[in-house]
Amino acid sequence: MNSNIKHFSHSEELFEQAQRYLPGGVDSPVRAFKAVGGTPLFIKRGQGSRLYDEDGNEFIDYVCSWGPLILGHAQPRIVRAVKKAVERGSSFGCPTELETTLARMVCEAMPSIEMARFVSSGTEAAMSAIRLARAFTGKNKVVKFAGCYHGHSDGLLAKAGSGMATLGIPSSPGVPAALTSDTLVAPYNDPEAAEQLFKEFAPDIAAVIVEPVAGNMGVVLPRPEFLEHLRSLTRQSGALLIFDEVITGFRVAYGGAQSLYNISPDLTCLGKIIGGGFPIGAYGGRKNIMEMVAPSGSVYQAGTLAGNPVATTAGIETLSILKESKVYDELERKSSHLAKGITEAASEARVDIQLPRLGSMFTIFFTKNIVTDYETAAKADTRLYAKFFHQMLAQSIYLPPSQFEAAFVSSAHTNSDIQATVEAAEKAFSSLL
Ligand code: KE4
Repeated sequence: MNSNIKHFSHSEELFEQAQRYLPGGVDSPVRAFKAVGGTPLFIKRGQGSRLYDEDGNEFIDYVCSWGPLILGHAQPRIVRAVKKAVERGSSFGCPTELETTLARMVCEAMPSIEMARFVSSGTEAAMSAIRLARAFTGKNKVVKFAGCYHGHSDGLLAKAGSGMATLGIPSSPGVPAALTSDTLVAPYNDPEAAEQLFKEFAPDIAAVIVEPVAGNMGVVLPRPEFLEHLRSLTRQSGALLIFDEVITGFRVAYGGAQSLYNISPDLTCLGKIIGGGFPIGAYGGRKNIMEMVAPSGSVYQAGTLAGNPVATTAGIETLSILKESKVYDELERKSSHLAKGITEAASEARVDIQLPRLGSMFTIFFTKNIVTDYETAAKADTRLYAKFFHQMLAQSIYLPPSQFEAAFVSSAHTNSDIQATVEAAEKAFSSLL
């Protein structure tokens, strides 16, 4: 691992060029390093736990493509399978047995899913699940939680208006207020606020959509009673409970967060890991709900590359490896060792951090307050996070370039990667304040 002073001149040059043709020089905002400053890394290749940038720098990667790469970069068995798949043709626009195989694996992993539909992104999964819930219930309102992200479909780009739990207002220009007026926003981990919304709007609520373990405000763990309360509120009112497990599905357990918290949602959104690094999303749930989706039913949703043979091949290989091996025990051992080392390093340097973690997803919040929702997450010191980020980057450790994202350990991370990361954190914390 080269820990000498790094230069990023080629990334800087490539970033200049990219900004000429791509808004902000990237194809997804968080990659642009706006939250931490500096120039985004332009990556040449990934291998295992490592990323190699265009300047020849090598990094231990804790972003893992924002979650999909639970087995690390260019996992040999996945590469071999995908090479063979693409030599047979990349897309047919016709059904293939691969989709049935992957759907069966998903249904066997998560019994609440009796049928599934593949799409090409988590955004499409969440957008389609909500359309289906509205059709199934005949109602329009959707409850979401501040700090949770379910992709960028108009109705879900809603933030809380004034007051605790309110009608959503657009969180982005270009989203008409009319498209968020049916989105109700409540604080995460606040059963009373959710209950208040049901008191006021129950007859109109089609669904509650929630990240069972939040990853998009940084990692925030659910209070046990929170998810149970959502389950009982929706069951009583006839609204559907949608678990957005795009991050947590096959990440926190083979059966997702729903298997850990023992809650059976009506619909589940998936993505990331089930595509093994290729574009994919899925939504699924009870048969009597899913059969409303065209062409078996009348709820329209479609996609040119949905369920394509390359992504489904990568997904099948990924889930097969996860199912066959003791990946989760290893991930827990490595991740807990990492979390313990970072926490001890911060305490030694008298730096206040919180480090919420579930399995191999975690966040280092620079705050002394326990983070339970978006309001407490937002109090974290983002300036300090940015400084820590760059000090770790200089020591070849690539953390998420935003305080409000989840970091991930993969099965490719070695014990020495973990040790090197803890040692880098010790150095970074010691010169932070
Ligand atoms: P995509 O459309 O990006 O495949 O999935 C949207 C989505 C839906 N639900 C959850 C819980 C998600 O975390 C996401 C996407 N996650 C972000 C990371 N916070 C993707 C990274 C990015 O936007 O570049």
